[in-house]
Amino acid sequence: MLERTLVIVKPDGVRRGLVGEVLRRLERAGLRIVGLKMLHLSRPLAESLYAQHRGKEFFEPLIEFMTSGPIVAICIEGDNAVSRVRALIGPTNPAEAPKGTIRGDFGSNIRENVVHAADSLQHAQREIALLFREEELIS
Ligand code: 3AN
Repeated sequence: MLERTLVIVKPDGVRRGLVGEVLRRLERAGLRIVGLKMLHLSRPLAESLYAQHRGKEFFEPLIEFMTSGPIVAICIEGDNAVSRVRALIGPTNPAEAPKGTIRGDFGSNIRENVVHAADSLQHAQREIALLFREEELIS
């Protein structure tokens, strides 16, 4: 099924110059970039993006980190894009992520893990709407 999903190069990925590497891997996998922008997340936007984690012990440091510098938001389209992108980025904890995945190759720790990607189609639609206006996405 043709799906759209949201990928974010997190502040650590931007600081370390990994934006091109992430885009290259997505394009190489045959996924289409349909939206792309760099921005500094506001606290309310970061809290909304990670609303499911509110109340957890890592929530506050996660929000601090995600608002610590610019991010790059990428809207990706392709067949089964949600699961294919999750496979490309690897598990949350880079220590458990296989080599060849973005987090396995570049992630520093469970918080500074270079990229975010939506984990379901439902979350993807919600997250895309948080980061992009309809007219910012190509058809
Ligand atoms: P994923 O990004 O793989 O979907 P989630 O949704 O469980 O993982 O977590 C969202 C983000 O919260 C992670 N990318 C990571 O930055 C941070 N995070 C998750 N679990 C922990 C943890 N135990 N300690 C610190 N940060 C965490």
